[in-house]
Amino acid sequence: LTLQHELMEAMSRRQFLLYYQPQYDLRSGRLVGFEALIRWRHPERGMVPPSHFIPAAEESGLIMTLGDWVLFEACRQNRAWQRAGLPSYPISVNLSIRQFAQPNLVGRIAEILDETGLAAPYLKLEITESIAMDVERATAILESLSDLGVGISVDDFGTGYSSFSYLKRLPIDCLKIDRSFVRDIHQDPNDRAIVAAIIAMAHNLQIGVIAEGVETEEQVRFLQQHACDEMQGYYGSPPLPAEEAGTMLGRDH
Ligand code: G
Ligand code: G
Ligand code: MN
Ligand code: NA
Repeated sequence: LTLQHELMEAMSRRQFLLYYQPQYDLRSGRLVGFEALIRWRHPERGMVPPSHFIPAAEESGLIMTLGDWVLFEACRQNRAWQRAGLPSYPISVNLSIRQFAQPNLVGRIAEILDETGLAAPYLKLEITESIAMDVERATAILESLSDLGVGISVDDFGTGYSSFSYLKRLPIDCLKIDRSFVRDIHQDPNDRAIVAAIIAMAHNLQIGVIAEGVETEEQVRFLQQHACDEMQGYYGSPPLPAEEAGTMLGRDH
């Protein structure tokens, strides 16, 4: 069985699920949102991480179906929490470059919001720098999404062939500082300089900034000193199954 065939079977057998990683405000320490992260619950291999199957899904085009399911499921879950009377926060969903190139992405997202009853500001899309750098192609799509009211974040910021010109031309709400810069903050002055510069640049452009992969108190302190807005990482919480994320929302008031 090829991986692609297995992935198609996994779809029809409903073996995919979403985990939700909490995101926190660095000033107040309060919960501010979640990132939806796909998992494959394999009957023999257990929980398979996305790095083991997203590339194959992208290559085969199956990412279109899978990505559509992720978008729908994240919006449905977020709306279900709202309907249960829990506090509401935006949910971030990763978009692959192929999904971004699909002909009616904006229409489909509007449809998903409509079908699930989720208001647009409760959805954020995470795009890669490679999507953002193709400014000519990205502008119309991102502007339509932004007009809808959906948030736009740039994921893994600083790891692509960073051109900064797209930052002034595209409606970007948030930069996610890649965890490779955060990891060695305590020992590498270059990483400290890069992180401080990303935060300052984002703020001067009126763009929010979240640090990924935050694991230690020391990293938190550095980020707070440099007025980074939010953080995500094991220091706060690992990605959680929906039920545990719901429990966390229930404690949050
Ligand atoms: O979830 P980690 O726990 O392993 O995620 C690893 C990588 O997989 C991250 O870079 C993340 O952006 C990507 N990823 C997770 N979920 C999705 C998804 O639903 N769609 C896409 N395109 N990428 C995802
Ligand atoms: O979309 P993205 O590549 O940013 O997805 C987040 C990835 O980072 C997921 O694989 C998630 O499991 C992982 N992750 C989340 N928090 C941490 C952390 O504190 N440290 C490390 N090393 N990885 C993390
Ligand atoms: Mn992401
Ligand atoms: Na990332």
